[in-house]
Amino acid sequence: MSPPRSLSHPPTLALFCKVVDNYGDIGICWRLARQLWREHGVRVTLWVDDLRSFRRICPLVDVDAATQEVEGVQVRHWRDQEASFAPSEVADIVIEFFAVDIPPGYVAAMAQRSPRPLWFNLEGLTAEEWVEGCHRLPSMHPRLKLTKHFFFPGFTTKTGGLLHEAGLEQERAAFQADRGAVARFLAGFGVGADELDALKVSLFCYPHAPVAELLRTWSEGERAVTCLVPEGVAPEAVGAFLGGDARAGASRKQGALTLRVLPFVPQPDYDRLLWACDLNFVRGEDSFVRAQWAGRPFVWHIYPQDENLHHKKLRAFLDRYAGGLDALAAFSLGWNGARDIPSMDAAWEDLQAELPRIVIRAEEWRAEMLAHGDLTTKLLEFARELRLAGENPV
Ligand code: TRH
Repeated sequence: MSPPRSLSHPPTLALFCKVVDNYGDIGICWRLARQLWREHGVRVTLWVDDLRSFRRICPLVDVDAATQEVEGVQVRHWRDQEASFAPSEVADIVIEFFAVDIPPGYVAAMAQRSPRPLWFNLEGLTAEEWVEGCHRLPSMHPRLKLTKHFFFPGFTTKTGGLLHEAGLEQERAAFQADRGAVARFLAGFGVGADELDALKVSLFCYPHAPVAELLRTWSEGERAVTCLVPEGVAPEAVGAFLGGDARAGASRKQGALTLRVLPFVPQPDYDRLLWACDLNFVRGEDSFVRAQWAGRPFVWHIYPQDENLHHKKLRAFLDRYAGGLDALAAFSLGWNGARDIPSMDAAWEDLQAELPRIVIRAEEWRAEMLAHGDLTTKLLEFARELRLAGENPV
């Protein structure tokens, strides 16, 4: 397979990813790896420690293979820190995702390689201002002759931008404009034609979100709501509403609410789900960004951190995104426990009334973010600049 090449001599690249306890990290690394190969011809080796989680977002993955090729990307099972490597096995560019510890044997081989590789730490996404000052900063290795550079995704031109594949815009716009395609897609989850005019909501959040209260509000409300929730999300609240196990395929209609449990779908279908819904509840980092590309209103459940650091990050994002959208800001803070929700009914009513204005903001924001350029292209531009400056020349 030979994709279009935007580099005259595409480098090789090793990307190290630890799954931790969710899907976001492999979700992001998989997107990046695929895009590097498809759009820039970069030969990527993706090192990943948990192939089972990887397979949930990409069913092509063989969970027993030590090495395999998936959609043009070489995938290697990262089992431990013990292996040793020859300098010839080291890629031109090495990326550690979220400051993971690359195997010491690999780092030693990086130092011995001639020329030495470019080394990046791809950081987590935050809207805080300090990121602009840290993006692209170098950090010298304490012992070895190696320099690592920080690369921060972000929401401004002075950051590394957001992951966005070429062609995504056209695909999304065509899908959203085609009511038949949306109906067929949703029918695959059991959504009937009679539900298409309901407010369609996807629900992806961490277990501590006040889901039970929201489901009650929806079921007692006047407006028909169809809520689509992937299996495993908020299982207690969803199970209590269903009166049984929250298994894929389960559903219940009570009052104005129809709740349907979906299977955990492959990544491209998750995008379509976001495109098909009128409101998306998303979480972490990757679904949060994909909801922004969907151009539809969304509520973000941020990954919790010690000392409520995540509330600071949430506020930083809302300051950029939700100026003048008071109901969205209040609901988002309440959803994340950063403020009380005295009445879910009132909070929901306010949010619902604001939805038309949020739709306008969502479109505007998407255009602003697209204008900054995409993360993968910016990362390769930075690599090229460093190479021209003679740093760790590739
Ligand atoms: O899984 P997450 O909670 O990931 C988080 C964040 O990345 C966070 O920064 C990290 O530190 C923490 O994990 C450990 O949520 P996120 O980021 O939205 O990733 C979910 C991925 O799963 C995303 O790529 C979309 C994908 N997905 C599917 O492919 N199918 C589905 O049905 C669903 C619900 C999600």
